[in-house]
This record gives sequence, C-alpha cells and structure tokens, in this order.
Amino acid sequence: DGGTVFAAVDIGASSGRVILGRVHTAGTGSSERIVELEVVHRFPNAVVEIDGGLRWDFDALFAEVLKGLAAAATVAAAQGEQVASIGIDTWAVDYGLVNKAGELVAQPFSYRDDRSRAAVEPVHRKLDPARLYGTTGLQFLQFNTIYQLASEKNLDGLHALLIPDLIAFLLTGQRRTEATNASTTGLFDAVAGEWATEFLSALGLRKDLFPPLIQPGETVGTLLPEIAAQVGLRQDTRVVAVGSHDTASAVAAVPATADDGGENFAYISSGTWSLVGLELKHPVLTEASREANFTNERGVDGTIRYLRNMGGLWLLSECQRTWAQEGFRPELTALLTAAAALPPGGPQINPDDSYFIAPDNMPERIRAAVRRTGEILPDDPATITRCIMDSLAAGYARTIRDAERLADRTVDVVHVVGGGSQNRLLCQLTADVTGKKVVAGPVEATALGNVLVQARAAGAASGGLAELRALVVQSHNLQVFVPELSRL
Ligand code: ADP
Ligand code: LRH
Repeated sequence: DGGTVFAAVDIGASSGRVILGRVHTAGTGSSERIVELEVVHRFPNAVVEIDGGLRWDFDALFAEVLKGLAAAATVAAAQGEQVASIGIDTWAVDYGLVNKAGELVAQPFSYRDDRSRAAVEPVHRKLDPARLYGTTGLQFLQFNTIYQLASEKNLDGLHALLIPDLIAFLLTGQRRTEATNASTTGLFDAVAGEWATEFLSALGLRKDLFPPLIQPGETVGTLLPEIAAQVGLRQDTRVVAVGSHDTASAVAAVPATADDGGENFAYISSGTWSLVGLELKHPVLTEASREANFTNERGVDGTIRYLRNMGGLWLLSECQRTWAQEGFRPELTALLTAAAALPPGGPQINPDDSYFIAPDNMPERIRAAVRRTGEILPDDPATITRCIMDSLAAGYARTIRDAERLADRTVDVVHVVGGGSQNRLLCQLTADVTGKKVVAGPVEATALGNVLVQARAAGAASGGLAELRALVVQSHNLQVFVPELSRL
C-alpha cells in the first residue's frame, strides 16, 4: 500500500499489455480489499515468417515491453506512486537461445513452426512416451520444448531461456527458469518439481542448458542500470518471478469461491488456446490420463494444473484474418450475433486436430475437415463461426467429463477467464452442453494473477490462493450463464 503499485507484463500469442496493478481497500469506511488494474500499454503480437521459419519478432516485443514500462513509470509518478516490482508472463513452451555474451542469437521459433514434428519419432526412440509421461505428466503436443530442442542443429555454447525468462534476463542480467513454465518443457519432473536431468542427458542436452529454477514470488533481480535509466524506473525496482506461464497466472486468478464447493470448479482459460481442466494437489500420472492426453502443469503455490490444451479462438481469429484479406471485415460481436441466430446441431470439427496449428486459410481448412466427416459446411462466415463455437463447446464438455473421471472429482461450476470470456455465445453453449453453471470473467485474469503474486511477495496481500482469489471476486463483475437445455 502507501502508493505502491505493481507492473505486470503479460504477452499472449495475439496481444501483449503492460498493466499497473494496485491492491487497496474498496473505499473509506470499507475493510474489503480489492485488486485493480490499469492498462498503460497494449501492442499486437503474431507469428511471423523470419529466416525461413515461423518465429516471434522478439526484438519488437522487447521494445514494446520497454515502452510499456516507461508508460508505467510515467503513470505511477504522476500519481505519486512507486512501482515496487515487475512480473512477466507469456505463452509457454518457446525459448530463445543466448550465447556466452548474453546475446540472443536468433528470433525465437514459434511453436507453430513445423520443424519439431520430425523430431518426435527420434525422441520417442530414446525416451518411450509412457516413460516421459510417467515423470513429466505432460500432454503430448508436437511442439513441446523437448521436441523443439531435439530439432536444433547446434546448441554448443548456447543457453536456452523460456520467453518470460529471456525478458527477465534482459531487464536484470539474471538467468533463471521459472518453475510453472519449466513444467511445459517436457524436461521437468512433475512430482519432484525439479528438472528431469536424466531426460536432458538421454537426448544429449547439457544439464546447464536451462538456468536454475525459481519459484513464483521469489526475486529474479533488480533492473540493470541502463534499463532503469531508459524506462525511468528506480534501479532497485525488482523483477519478481510470477506464474510466468500465462496459464498459471490465469488459473491463480480464477474467481473460485467457497460457494463453488471449495474445489468443485473447472476452469477454461480462453484465448488463442483453450486450457480446460482442474486444479489438483497432486499430479495424475496414470496410463488412462496419458491416453486421454491430460497435462499436469505446475501452478502457483505448487498446485497442479490438470488440464488439456485444446483448440481455441485461434480458429476464429485466423478465419477473420483470411476474410479480411478477402475484403470482408465483420465486427466480432456482429459475427457472433449472426452465428448465435443459427440453429443448433450443425456440423462440427475436432478443434484439437494438429491440422489447424499452421496459419493458412483457416475457413477452407475447417470446411475441408467437415467434408471429411461427410457433411457440407457452407462458405459463409456466420456458419463457419457457429461451427467453431459448437465444436469448442462440445470439446470443453468432453474434456471436463474426462477430467472428472480421471481425477475422481465432481465439477459444479465452470469458470471461463481470458479474452474469450467475452464471447457470450461460446459461454452459453458451454453451459448448455456441459449442463453446468458457467461464470465468465475476468478478461484480464492473467494480469491479475501476475499482480497478485507480486503483491503477496511485497506484503500487500497475504494468504494462499483462496485469499488471493477472494480479492478477484470482490473486485470484478462476473457474468453467469445457466444451461438452457431447450437449446440443445
Ligand atoms: P491470448 O492471450 O492467447 O493472446 P486473449 O486472452 O487476449 O488471448 O484472447 C483473445 C481472444 O479473445 C480473441 O481471439 C477473441 O476471439 C476474444 N475476444 C476479444 N475481445 C472480444 C469481445 N469483445 N467479444 C468476444 N470475444 C472477444
Ligand atoms: C496459452 C499457452 C498455453 C500453451 C500454449 C503454447 O497462451 O501458454 O498454456 O499450451 O500457450
């Protein structure tokens, strides 16, 4: 308190933002504490073709991070506040390679690049998938870090830094690997919470390829003098590790309450991907869980994010991109309203099919996938949009049912957070198909989780995840969707 604010750098696959977060009492005479966000900088993000591969324009992203931190410094100073710390989260899995001089040797590959597919077989010949799962508990995805690293030609003299860790390194000069994101590499022991060094060795990767682990809430370091001067923040401003995997931060801010029956909630972190699952205390490493392709990623405070990474709104945003190239640029809300007016029961696709990973003519890909099921999907944006929403909702219902079975839990309420929580059609369909209450919001759950972990590290908030979540509940209006069974 006392004029302390926290800066959250949150970069997703489709956009990034720098946000100031404040934790304070709701107003004079109130003892209720709330957490508020102020967006000070926003910028777009997308995979781009660079040097013959699909990569992230990391130099441009880092320039936006600096711009955002400068904006944060200006806004805080204007209100007589001090930025106590900075937390960084981004999408998982991807990494940059830095040389001994600490220079990034190339723009980082995106998980959407196809190079890792050919590495899957050779990795599995050395490490059987059942053995990999028994230790890491990680869902098989062709782009998991382990397969990306196996497709690198030469790692001599290089260190790998996951994207948020790379940003933290460039801000502080300190190299660490934050644990929630490390758990998405395929080289992390889900039970021990340590690197699975035997897998690094088996693949001929150096044990020090990644820097040592750091836990959310611990300090990475303070700003390098030249960075502090450039952005106008004090040199003793700390970079604090948060759930640097964006999904870990999002799940930390899911507004679950005791009314949800304590543990009986599922979440959908809805953006480019849909991360659908449960929060558990212990990983589920059974063969049935592997067959169902569930992941055991690490959450804040040592929790397990037992979820399936499913197709998400990438399917829609890519359609929008193709339609825009063809000169058709409908407003998103208008498109969703038109899709909602269509009758239920239309054709569906499998949104998790790896056929949809690459960025190329998504409307035609979706129509081709429907054709393969023997049906015809008309070439009409509202119809294609409806097909995506029906397919996602059906997939969510399947996944939640599977999670209940595999983890032996009952789900009473489904929390939808992230950009996709604004999609009323998808939320309603999710309620209808699951038959469960859906609570939508907050949109900026990821930044909230990021801020709350920093606030707790600074003593401005206290308690476990339940207490942090109570702050979110007190601060945000949530939308409730109840199943309309007549719509099925
Ligand atoms: P990511 O973190 O993966 O970049 P976000 O959580 O920012 O993704 O979510 C982006 C998605 O949210 C968009 O692709 C879009 O489909 C959805 N979205 C954003 N604004 C709205 C809105 N006003 N109504 C419905 N959906 C929206
Ligand atoms: C969501 C996300 C997801 C990962 C994917 C690569 O932004 O981090 O949790 O599986 O990106």
